[in-house]
Amino acid sequence: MKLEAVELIRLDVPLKSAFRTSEGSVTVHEVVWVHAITDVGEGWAECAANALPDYSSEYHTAAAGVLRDFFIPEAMKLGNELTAEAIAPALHWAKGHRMAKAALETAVLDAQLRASGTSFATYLGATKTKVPAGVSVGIMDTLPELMKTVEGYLADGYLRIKLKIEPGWDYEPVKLVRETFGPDLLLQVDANTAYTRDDFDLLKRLDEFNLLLIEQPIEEEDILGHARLAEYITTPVCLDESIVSAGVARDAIEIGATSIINIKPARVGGYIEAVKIHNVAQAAGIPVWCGGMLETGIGRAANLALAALPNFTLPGDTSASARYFETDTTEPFVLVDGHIDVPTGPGIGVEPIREVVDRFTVSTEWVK
Ligand code: OSB
Ligand code: MG
Repeated sequence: MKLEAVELIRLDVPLKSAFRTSEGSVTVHEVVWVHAITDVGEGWAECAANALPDYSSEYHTAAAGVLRDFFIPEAMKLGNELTAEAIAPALHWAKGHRMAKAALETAVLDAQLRASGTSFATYLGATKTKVPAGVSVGIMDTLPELMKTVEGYLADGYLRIKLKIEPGWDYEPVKLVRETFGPDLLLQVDANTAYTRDDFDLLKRLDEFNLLLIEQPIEEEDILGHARLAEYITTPVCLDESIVSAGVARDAIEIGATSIINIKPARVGGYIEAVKIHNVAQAAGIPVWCGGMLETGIGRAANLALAALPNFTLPGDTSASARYFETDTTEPFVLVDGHIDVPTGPGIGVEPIREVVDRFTVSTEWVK
């Protein structure tokens, strides 16, 4: 196949409610989409980069820039030799920018799989037709607000609750949720790097709540620090931001820094690398789960396919469309008995709804 043109679309998709983490608060999901035009058909991907370089060093306009200036021209240079599998090797010379790389690879893979009538789920090796859904709950202004929110999600049927934490919003909210909803609630926390090596005693206080895991308590580069923390506390440590490749996953597992892994395809450069991490973890007896970046349907569809692989044994942050958006960019993903169906159609298996996409579009740029 051959890449003929790419449309980079900037969208502002309103969130139903503000989502606050230790890194900041968002009320609008600001993203870039990659719409690949190839000689065998079109493909779509949502680039996960946030508007600000807060979760990682990437941000949406930087992703659009590096795609336009380097990655799309590089993919075009492959000529008729273009395949999704050829993208990562062709872009290997460029450091970082994994979310931008992932978006281009995913859009090309979508076109490739649509052309061959294969779903993402089949291509990636999925073994399930639906996946259990958890939900990520942002930091709130007050405890009553948090309780109401968690209660609502449990009423919706979510099977696992993840509370965002930061210094000053940790012990009390976790205690209240644990006491209110009981010992059987699957409960975990995510600090998004908000703590330091000086906070181990504070984090140890969370041991009494029998959490499934604590996600990324300290800074992303400090993998050794996470190994030290993992020895100090009983709550399993789960890395998110730190795991940027299968190689880093292998090393982090080996030094005991992570006993569970949050896999986000965007963070690691795409679905092909994500499957490698799944396999590395599986071989080491380390369970994984699928994280999220507040994706609209275009990004969510592919994440659901990945979450259907056999070593994804914990509920993911793959929530239903209604958790995020009044209006999604595709047919909405719905929660049924705590699960979401894995798309079965060719490619990502969903279509962007044109009039919705047009409504949320801020700008478009063609790269030819
Ligand atoms: O750390 O997992 C995270 C959202 C944006 C950036 C980072 C994270 C998150 C979430 C929400 O926790 C996951 C989701 O529901 O998509
Ligand atoms: Mg996280």
